[in-house]
Order: sequence, then structure tokens, then C-alpha cells
Amino acid sequence: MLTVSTPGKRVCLPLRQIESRLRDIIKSNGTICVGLLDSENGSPAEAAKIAARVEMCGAKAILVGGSTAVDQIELEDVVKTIKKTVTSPVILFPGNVTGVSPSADAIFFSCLMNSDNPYFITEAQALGALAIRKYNLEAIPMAYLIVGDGGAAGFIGRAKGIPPQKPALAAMYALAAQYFGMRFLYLEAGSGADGKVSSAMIGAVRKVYEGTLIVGGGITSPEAAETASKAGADVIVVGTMLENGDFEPVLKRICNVISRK
Ligand code: 1GP
Repeated sequence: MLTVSTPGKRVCLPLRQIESRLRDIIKSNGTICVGLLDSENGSPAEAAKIAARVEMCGAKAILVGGSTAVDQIELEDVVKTIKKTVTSPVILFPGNVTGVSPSADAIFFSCLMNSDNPYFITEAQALGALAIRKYNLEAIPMAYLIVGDGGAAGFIGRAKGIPPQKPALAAMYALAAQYFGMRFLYLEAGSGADGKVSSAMIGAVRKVYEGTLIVGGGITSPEAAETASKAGADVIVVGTMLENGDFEPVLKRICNVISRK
């Protein structure tokens, strides 16, 4: 814990522990896979069971979030229960101010850069920042870019989706994220998307962006994960596939194929 003195007041800022841990794993492992759980899908006990299975397959972190998650009490229950069953970091992936929960290890403090509504670019962040400070959560600054229609995230976030066939536009936003000092960038095709983020787009972003590059949306096979990894993704997010009963064989292969041997 880093203690910062301010006149008349002492403020504690969490060190970048989770961020450093993720970077270290990526450095030694190669691309990593993380599992995304929607806090509103099932009970806390069910979420915790899935999280444990995801971890057993080789995923390196559990994200908890959802574009339409509004029940903070339920979210806190889910996070607490997951934390009892896994040793991997549990990171919040909020779609709104209701996505902040005190028991998580960190939060992706994300800016939906290509929203046409300022609420999703800076206003929700300003409101949520107070809770993040109160809970002493580690905030990981992240640019969130929606590609194509982006599914529910695109709809709720009023995204002006980046045309999938225009990698240069994604690179332009990525460079802006770089200059803003955002240390993580998430290229999002949307939960359950038919069309994944293309390797051309991932590659174009990788060329200009030096931070940790996350890619998600519609990735359900080792082949798709490997393609994203080879194009430059540091982190692959899988969510929807975890809703299928028997996801372990495919998830194990995903984790295996993207890690550097
Ligand atoms: C959604 O990118 C994530 O925000 C994961 O997408 O649910 O399609 O795996 P899927």
C-alpha cells in the first residue's frame, strides 16, 4: 500500500498489484485467457463453481461484469463467493456505476472511447470514481473500443461501432488511448458476437499501441483464440462459451494454444 500525504489528510492508493501480476504472467506465459462472468447469470454459488472450473482450465483471471448489471448487492455476493473459490484475481468489468463492488481485487476503469454519449466516456467514471476510492479498489485504466454493433455493450453504451473492415480507425483510437496513458485497451466485438475482431484490426492496433491489448467477443474456439493471439492480443476474454455445460475441453485447448511454450 502506497501512502500519499496531502495537506491535512492522508490518502492511501493501492499499488498496481493486479496490473503488475497480469503483466508478469503475460511476460512469462504469452497470451493469457480470462473468463468473464455475468453477475446476473445464476446464483453466487453457481458463478463461483464456474469460476473454479475456468481457473482449473488455465485461465488467469476472472472478470465479473455485464452491460445490464444493476444489482450491486447481488454483484458483491457473486464477487465475494468467487473469491472464496479461486486464487486468480477477480476483476470488475463494469458497464455502469452499478458495476463497482468492494470485494474485488481490481476494476477495469474503462472509457468507452467510441460512444456518442459523454456519460459512457467520462460521466459514469466520475460518479464511480468516488466509490472506487472509498473501497480502495485498484483501478486499471482501460480504453474500451466497440467494433461493429457490439451487441448489448454497443447498444447500452451508445457506441458508434468501429466498422469491422476498417482497422485503421481502430488504430487511430488506440493511438489516442496510448497518448492518454491508458495502460490497457479492450477491442470488443460484443458478447456472443458472430463476427470476431479481425486479425487485421488486432494487428493494426498492436502496431501503434504499447499497453496490454485485450480482445473479446465471439471467441469460442482454440483456432480463433490462436489467431487473435498471433495477431497481437495479450489477453483473450471468453464469456458466452462458459454458459455451455461442458466447456472445459475447449477452454483447456484455448489456454494451451495461446500460451508460449
Ligand atoms: C463480452 O468480450 C466479452 O464483453 C466476451 O465475449 O461472451 O462472446 O465470449 P463472449
